[in-house]
Amino acid sequence: MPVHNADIATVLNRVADLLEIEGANVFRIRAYRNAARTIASLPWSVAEVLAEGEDLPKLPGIGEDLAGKIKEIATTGTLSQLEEIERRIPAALTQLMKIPSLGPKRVQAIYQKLNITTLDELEKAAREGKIRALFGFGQKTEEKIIEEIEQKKEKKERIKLPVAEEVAQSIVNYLRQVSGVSEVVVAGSYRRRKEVVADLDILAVASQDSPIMQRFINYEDVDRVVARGETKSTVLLRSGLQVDLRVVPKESYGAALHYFTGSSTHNIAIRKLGLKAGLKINEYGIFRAEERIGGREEEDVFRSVGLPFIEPELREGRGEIEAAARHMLPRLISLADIRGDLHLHTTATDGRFSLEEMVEAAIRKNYQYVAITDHSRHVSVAHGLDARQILQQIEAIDRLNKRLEGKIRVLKGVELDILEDGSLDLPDEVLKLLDLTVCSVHYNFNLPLEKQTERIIRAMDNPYFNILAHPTGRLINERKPYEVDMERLIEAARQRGCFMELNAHPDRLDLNDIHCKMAKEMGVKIAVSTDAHNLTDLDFMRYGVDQARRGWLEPEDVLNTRDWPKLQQLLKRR
Ligand code: DGT
Ligand code: CA
Ligand code: CA
Ligand code: ZN
Repeated sequence: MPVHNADIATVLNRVADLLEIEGANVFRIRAYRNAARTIASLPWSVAEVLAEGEDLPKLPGIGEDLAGKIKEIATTGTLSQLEEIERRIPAALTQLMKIPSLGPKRVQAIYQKLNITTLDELEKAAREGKIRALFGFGQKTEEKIIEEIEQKKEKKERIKLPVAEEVAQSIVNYLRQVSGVSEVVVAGSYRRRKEVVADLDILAVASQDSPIMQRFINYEDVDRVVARGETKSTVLLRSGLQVDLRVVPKESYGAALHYFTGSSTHNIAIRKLGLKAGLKINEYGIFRAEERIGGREEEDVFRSVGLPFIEPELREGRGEIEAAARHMLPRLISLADIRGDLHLHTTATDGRFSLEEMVEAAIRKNYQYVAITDHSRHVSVAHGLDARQILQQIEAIDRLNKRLEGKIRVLKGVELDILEDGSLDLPDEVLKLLDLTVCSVHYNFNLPLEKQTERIIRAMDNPYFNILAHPTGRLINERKPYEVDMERLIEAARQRGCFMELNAHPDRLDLNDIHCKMAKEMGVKIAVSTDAHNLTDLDFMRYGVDQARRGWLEPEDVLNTRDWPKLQQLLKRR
C-alpha cells in the first residue's frame, strides 16, 4: 500500500490529539503537529524516497526521534507508539476533539466522569442534560455542544486541493499504465481548481477490451467498491475520499470532459444554448437529430454553440457564458506572469529558514523581487519584531542586496498587526523606512461586523498601510472567516490606494474567488502571496494563481506581475 505524505501527517496529528487528551507536555504535542505540517507540505513523497533506499534528509524541526517515527509510518503504514496510546485511551475520543467547544481538558472530563467516548453518546448525554452538571460546563456550553454536533452531522468534509492532488496523481499514474488506456484526466471541481473538492471525477479513454474497470477497483488504496459498471464505477479510498471513474470511447472524450468538468450550472446553460441551436449536447457528444457532429475535442462543445473556449476555472455559472458571447472573457493570469512574492517569513520570527535561505529559494524561482515580511511585536507567540529588531533586519537586507548585485531585489517589509483600535503595531518612523507593509488581523476575530470593518478601515487610514493580508482570516475547514463588510473594505482600499492580498496558502486562499472578482470589478489590485514559512511554501504560489483565475483575474489585476519600478510606484500612496 502506498503511504502518502498526507497519511503520515494524519498519524502524527492523531498522536498529538491523543497526547493532548492525556494532558502531555505542550511542546511535545506541538512538535508532532509541526512535523505533520512539514511532512504534508513536502513536494516529494517520503515513502518513495525511503523505498529508493535513500535516507530521509534533515527536515526543520524534526529531530532523530521524530524522524525515526516518520520512517516507521512511511514503511509500515502505522506507528507502534500510536497503537500503544490507543490501548490506553479509546480511539473515538479524538472525534470529540473535533467539536469546537471541547478542548482536551473537557474531553478528558467527559470521558472520565461520564465514560463517554463517541459523538453519539455525547449527543445523548447533552440532550439528557447530563453535560451541564459537570464541573466547568453549564447549560450554555451544553446547548452549544448540541448545536455543533448537528452542524457536524450535516456537512461531509470536503478535501483541500493539495491532499486531493496527491491522491489523484497516484491513481492517474496507475490507470495510465493499464493496457488499452489512452487518456486519463481528473475532471470535476478538481479541474476547476476549487479550493476543496467533494470527490475525484476521473475520466478515461480506453479501448473496448481494456481491463481498466477491473484494475480500478483493484487499486491498492481502495477500501470499498460502491458501484461497479461497464463504463462507470465508484470507490471509496481508505482515506474516505470517493473516486468516480468514467470510461468513454475516443469520439466522446471532449464532450465527456466538458460534461464532467461542470459545474452543473455551467453545463445546463450550455445545453440550453445547444437546444436553441437545434443541438443535443451531452456527455456522449454533440448531435443534430441523430447525427454526431462533434465531441472528440472539448473545443467542439463551445464551437457548436458559437462560443470561444472557456477556461475550466471560469465555469461556475458566474457570467462566463455571457462574457464569452460578447468576446469579453478575461485573459486569465498564469504562474509565469508572477514576478515576485510579497509575503514571506524568516527565522527572525516564526519562519523556519534564514533570510538568506528564503531569498535563495526566491532566486531559484526566477523572481525579480521578494518581500520579507516578518511579524510585528504584537504577535508574541511568533516572537514578533519590535522597532529595534526591524531596524536590524533592514540593515541585514541592505547588506544582502549589495551582495546579491541585482540577482534579485529583496524588499524590506513587515507583517503588521492591526490592533484592536485600528492602529498599526509599529511607529511611523520605522514604517517609512520599509518598501511595503502587509497588515493583518490576528486576534479579536469575534468583533461584530461593523466594528471589525471599521477597525480595518481605520488601519488603512495610516499612510504606510499597503496590503491587507488574508483579509477574512478564514482557515479552510477549520476556522470561519471573521465578520467583515468586504465591499466596504475594498472600496476603502480603492480610495486610499491600498491593495488586497490573495494569500496562496492552500489552507487559506483568502481572498476567495468571489471576493477577488469583486475587487477586480471595483478596481482594486490584488497581491498573490504565499505567506511562506519555509522554502517549499514558495510553491504555494500556484494555488494562489489557480484561485486568482477562478476570480477572473488577469495579469493586469495582480500587483506582483509588475516589474519593480512599476510596483514601487503603485506602493507609493499619495
Ligand atoms: P464537488 O464534487 O462537489 O466538489 O463538485 P463537482 O462539480 O465535481 O460535482 P460532481 O462530482 O457531483 O459532478 C462532476 C460534474 O459532473 C459536475 O461538475 C457536472 C457534471 N454533473 C453531475 N451531475 C450533473 C447534473 O445533474 N446535470 C449536469 N448538467 N451535469 C452534472
Ligand atoms: Ca467532484
Ligand atoms: Ca462525482
Ligand atoms: Zn504571514
